[in-house]
Amino acid sequence: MLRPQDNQIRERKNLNGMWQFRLDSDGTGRSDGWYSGALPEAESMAVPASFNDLSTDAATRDFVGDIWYQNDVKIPRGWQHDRVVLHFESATHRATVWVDDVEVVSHEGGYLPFEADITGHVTPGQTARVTVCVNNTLSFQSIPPGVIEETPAGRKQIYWHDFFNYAGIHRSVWLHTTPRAHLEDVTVTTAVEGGTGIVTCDVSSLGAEGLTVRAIIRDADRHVVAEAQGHSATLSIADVILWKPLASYLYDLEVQLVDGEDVVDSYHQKIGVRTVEIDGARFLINGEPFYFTGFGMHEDHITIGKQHDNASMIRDFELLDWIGANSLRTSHYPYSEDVMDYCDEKGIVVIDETPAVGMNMALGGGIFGGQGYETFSPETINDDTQAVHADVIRDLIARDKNHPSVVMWSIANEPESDSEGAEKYFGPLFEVAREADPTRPVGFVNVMLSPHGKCRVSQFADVLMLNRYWGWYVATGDLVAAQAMARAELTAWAGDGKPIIMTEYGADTYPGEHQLPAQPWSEEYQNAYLDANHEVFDEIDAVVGEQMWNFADFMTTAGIMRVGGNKKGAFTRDRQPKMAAHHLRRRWSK
Ligand code: GCB
Repeated sequence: MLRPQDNQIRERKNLNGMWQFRLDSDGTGRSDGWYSGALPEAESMAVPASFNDLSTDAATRDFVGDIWYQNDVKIPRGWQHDRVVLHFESATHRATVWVDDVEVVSHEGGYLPFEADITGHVTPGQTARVTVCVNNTLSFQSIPPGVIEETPAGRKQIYWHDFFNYAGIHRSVWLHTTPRAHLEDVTVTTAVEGGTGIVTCDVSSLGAEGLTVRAIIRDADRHVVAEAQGHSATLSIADVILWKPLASYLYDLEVQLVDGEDVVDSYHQKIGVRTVEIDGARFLINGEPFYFTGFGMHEDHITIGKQHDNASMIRDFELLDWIGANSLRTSHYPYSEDVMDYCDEKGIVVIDETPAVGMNMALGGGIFGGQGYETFSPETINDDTQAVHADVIRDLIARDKNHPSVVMWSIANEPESDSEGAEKYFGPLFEVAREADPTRPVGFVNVMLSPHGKCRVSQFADVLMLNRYWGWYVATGDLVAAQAMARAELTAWAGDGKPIIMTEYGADTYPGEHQLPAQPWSEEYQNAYLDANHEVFDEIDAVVGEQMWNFADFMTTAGIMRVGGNKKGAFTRDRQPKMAAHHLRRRWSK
């Protein structure tokens, strides 16, 4: 699938704006055919947005079930000869879409795009009714997982991940065209030989028998630097300018479908030429050792929840630049493609993560509730879940494979990884990722409950990604003990000979809380905690990165461990620095 774009052949129309909206409290919308006419008793709702925090009503905020959206869409008059496609960048966690009375697509998974060819169901120049039934229920067969518990107060959604289950249409909705004979997908890989960039370009097309593919690479000044023909082509860029961390350089690859001299279809893809390799315990980008600085992030903002918004994104990237971060992890789900494009443009290195989070029922520990489940079992996370998880890995890689900023895949965050069930579940998923992308390292993020010697999944990983809270969840307030724990465990992991990235370490900090000597929750403690951890990271050569948890404070489910959400941010939820942000800036700007 190619993201909609406007070019000399293709057109797109943005469908963001006010839609009709209704929560299906009785669950009767489908049987009553709410798609077959104007949505009854509907209100207005912004698209994109999470609906949860727009309302002042708790029942709306915590609603679980079907959420209906509807919009009358004018199909542009000039599109008679084109293929017309309806494209959603995401709908959380699943959606079914109707155009007038016809169901056109159903999609599982809350953070990846889907689309439907609706050419046969619409008439250019006329209006079509688009109805979307979004569903936000989490089950043992969804990624991320959850369970509905019947409580005296009604049905309650339980989940084991530490961020609020925001839902809705979170990213842009598009109507777009392609020609009937069209380009379907483009896969780019890059290598470097001496000063020459080698770009391989594999193209698939539909309905294009007898047509040829032409690939043209232009530099930033729009000069053609390489050209080739064929569905599989290798192009050479002489005197290539590499894409480097914090020093991005992007070429424009134009792929054309041609009939003699006629360009039938065209697609522009920004590409960066760079290499990624693991060499023992070193992580090499363009053959040079790379040390990750930055954060695990969240798509999380006041009022709009998980809505993607370009202005907020720019603020976040300004802060990343200010603090000296060179990388981020898309914890704990794929981010908007606008974010991925911006990482390419800014030279921010990305660990790209699937939405597989909260697959660890032992972690509840008072944070999430819902005790008493076995993580991997025929009744809980099982083969069906694994199949959904495999699809999500393939879909993430299909979406993000051409981003130079993406240097590795994280197939899960903190799953239970010390059991036989985990080993059986994850082994094949690493293969799925490697088959989908043989060019990038694959890993998962290890939890402190499965330390070195107990973890049965890290054997499959190219890079060890560790989340550790020495001095917070363990040795709370005792940084001397915390350092001893950190040193012992990291030394053990280093013995595996793989690079280690500290993908999380952090301390909840209430902005404005001050204590001397430093105590947990104070800004002083967050700084002392960082120093204690950094000192140990600096001692261990195999540690090739530190991504503090979290970039900013974010909303979570209610619980006694959280004060208005998770407060481990270096920045507050409204993106102002805590003392720790200044502290990190001094370290990372050296
Ligand atoms: C973790 C999780 C992250 C949580 C964090 C915390 O290990 O990966 O999602 O938010 O800990 O603050 O507890």
